[in-house]
Amino acid sequence: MTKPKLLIARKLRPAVEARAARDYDVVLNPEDRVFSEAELIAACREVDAVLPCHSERFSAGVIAALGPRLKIIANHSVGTDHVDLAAAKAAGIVVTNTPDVLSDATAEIAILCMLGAARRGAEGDAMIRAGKWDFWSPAFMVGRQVTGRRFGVIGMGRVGQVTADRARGFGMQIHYHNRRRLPDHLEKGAVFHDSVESLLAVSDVLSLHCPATPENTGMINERTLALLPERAILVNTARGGLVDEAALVAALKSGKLFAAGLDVFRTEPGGNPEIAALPNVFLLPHIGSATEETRDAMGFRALDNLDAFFAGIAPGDRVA
Ligand code: 8YV
Repeated sequence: MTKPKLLIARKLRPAVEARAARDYDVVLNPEDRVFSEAELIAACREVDAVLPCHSERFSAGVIAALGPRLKIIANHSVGTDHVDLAAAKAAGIVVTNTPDVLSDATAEIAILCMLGAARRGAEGDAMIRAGKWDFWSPAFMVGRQVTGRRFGVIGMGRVGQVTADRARGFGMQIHYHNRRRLPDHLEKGAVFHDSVESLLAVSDVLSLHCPATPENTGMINERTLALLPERAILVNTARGGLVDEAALVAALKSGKLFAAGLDVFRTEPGGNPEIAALPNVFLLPHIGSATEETRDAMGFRALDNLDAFFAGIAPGDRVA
């Protein structure tokens, strides 16, 4: 039987590429080049399946140009905002993602962002690297302690729940807003808020964990930032589009926000130079799931979805 032809759009871990090469006629990208839109379309037209990352955008226009061969987009990501799911569905293309396997890694990064922001991690690191640490005093580099404070979560899905568990380790009280209230065994005493506004009012630390949708673009903006307690901390490991970055810069400059810890930005790669110029931010280049274990698990999960699809079984992580 001929193997299905599979395009792996970005460089994945060796074990993942080896398994893919065993089971598929693979087209790899060993130089890890980022495809232009035209290159992505041309490459996808020649294959039965594609395994992309969030760096490959499948807009309605791209999907319309893919032609009849491509049957499945098996994402190497939990977020699927880079794929127009309605257009894929209309074109009869199956779409899958990789939930669960990146929750621990992303929760680690959320806690790193929280602590880095609260305890001025980037400022201290930059000072030593620049050879500018020439003074010490008890009044020096005083940050905010998170222990015992209120940790607000927007989007209490898998990543939100694991992050809340880690925050519980700091004695933080968990508050959350989610489309649905969680059952007791998952809520674990966290306080449910049926509106974002009510959650913001009690979030000493606000951590974003919801998927990005057209409806929630810019949900953290001038109006909503004003609802946070004074000197709150914002953590974003979800998607840059959730935050109005101009409003964020203003809140960081005014002191309304004590600090922000960000792993994601509206412009990626690159980030936002206005944010990067501020002292009270801790910034990372979208590496929430970038651990050896999780990258392997994401790759294998995407391949599991492909295997199921080509065996005529419904893939476990089908989103369209
Ligand atoms: C990944 C992510 O690094 O899974 C997601 O949605 O944003 C990140 O964990 C990236 O998407 C890999 O393709």
